[in-house]
Amino acid sequence: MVSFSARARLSTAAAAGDQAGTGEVEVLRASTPAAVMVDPEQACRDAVNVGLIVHRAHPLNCETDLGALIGGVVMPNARFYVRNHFHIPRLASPAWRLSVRGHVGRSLSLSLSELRTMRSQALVATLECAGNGRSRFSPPTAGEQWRLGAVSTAEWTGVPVSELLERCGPRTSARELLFRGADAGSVPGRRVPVRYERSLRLDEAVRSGALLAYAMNGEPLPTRHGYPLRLVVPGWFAMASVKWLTEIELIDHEFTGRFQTETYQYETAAGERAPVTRQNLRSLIVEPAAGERRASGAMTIRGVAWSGEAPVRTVEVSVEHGPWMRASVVGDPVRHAWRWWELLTRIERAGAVSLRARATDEAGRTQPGRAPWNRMGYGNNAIHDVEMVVR
Ligand SMILES: Nc1nc2c(c(=O)[nH]1)N[C@H]1C(S)=C(S)[C@@H](COP(=O)(O)O)O[C@H]1N2
Ligand SMILES: [Mo]
Repeated sequence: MVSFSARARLSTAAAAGDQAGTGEVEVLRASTPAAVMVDPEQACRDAVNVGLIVHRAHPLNCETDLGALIGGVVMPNARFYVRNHFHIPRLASPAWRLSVRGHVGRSLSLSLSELRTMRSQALVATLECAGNGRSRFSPPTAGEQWRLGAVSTAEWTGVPVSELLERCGPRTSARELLFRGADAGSVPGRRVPVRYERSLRLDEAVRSGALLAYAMNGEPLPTRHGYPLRLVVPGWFAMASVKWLTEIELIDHEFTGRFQTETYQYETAAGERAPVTRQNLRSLIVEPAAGERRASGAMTIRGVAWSGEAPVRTVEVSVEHGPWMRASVVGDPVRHAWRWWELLTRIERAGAVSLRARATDEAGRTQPGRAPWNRMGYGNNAIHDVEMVVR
């Protein structure tokens, strides 16, 4: 980062209105409010300590170890994957406000405690980074080389965006909601720092059940996941779920911005573009893990499956490229949460054994053997295969 100068100063955050002594780094000349950021080294150490796989320390980008989840529906907050474009801002809740303005009948400035008194909702939703599985594209694409753990599920609690719309009364001219995060930094081709910001059409925000979340698995949002308030857009790839919200502007046009129309576009080799929106249909094998050794005989194969389009209908597993066998999907369906599936089978032959799993949705779509290559490496929902060893 060049023009976004950060000055590392331990424990002098009091100047910026936060508690002192917690190792924050003060950010100078930021175009954002309350610009105190989390010490990147500390954030990275914390991630490593809980077993996250760190791809980059600053900005912090790390994926979960799905094997650590077996059986659980939600990922504990400490192990939830983290995807950041810039530093992690530390927003102090007494001073923080959510401002709602633009093409509205009534502008709002809401404190966290005011938001907490509004109609709330809790929902379990899976967030998946659009770049999850990018490292499996061939030829390789630029960007964070995620394996398959840039996906996690949590119970989110907050105020439905529809409730906020009722309060502010969109004018008939309003087309999109523009969500602005407090984080910013320099990006290629721009001379001034840009903020992380994305828009959603009003109808999409309502139809998706988008939530202004202040709690994650029953706890206040952790700093790195957007404290004090983030957007959660169920069923959408997680770039839509803007963290560290400070402002929502209702606008009368289509937003174009770095993270809206420059990135998060599927771009073919021929240069054709389409925006990244909903999650693709996907299933992952969690158990056995790649390279795991198991005794021959009875074997349980387990994994998770989810989709942002039509609900998952079936998951099938194939052993050594044999016939597809139907797994049983466990638990009650929750529309935008992953579900566990399992198959009990027998594998007698010793040696390296390949396992594959594929999901099919209610609209009849099935995961492809190979996902369409695109320049920025998004949406790789190719059938997952795992090679294990039978003794
Ligand atoms: N303000 C802000 N919001 C953001 C991002 C960001 O860099 N800044 N990254 C987005 C992307 S690409 C993803 S995948 C998710 C990751 O959310 P998590 O870190 O809570 O897992 O946040 C989204 N929201
Ligand atoms: Mo992402």
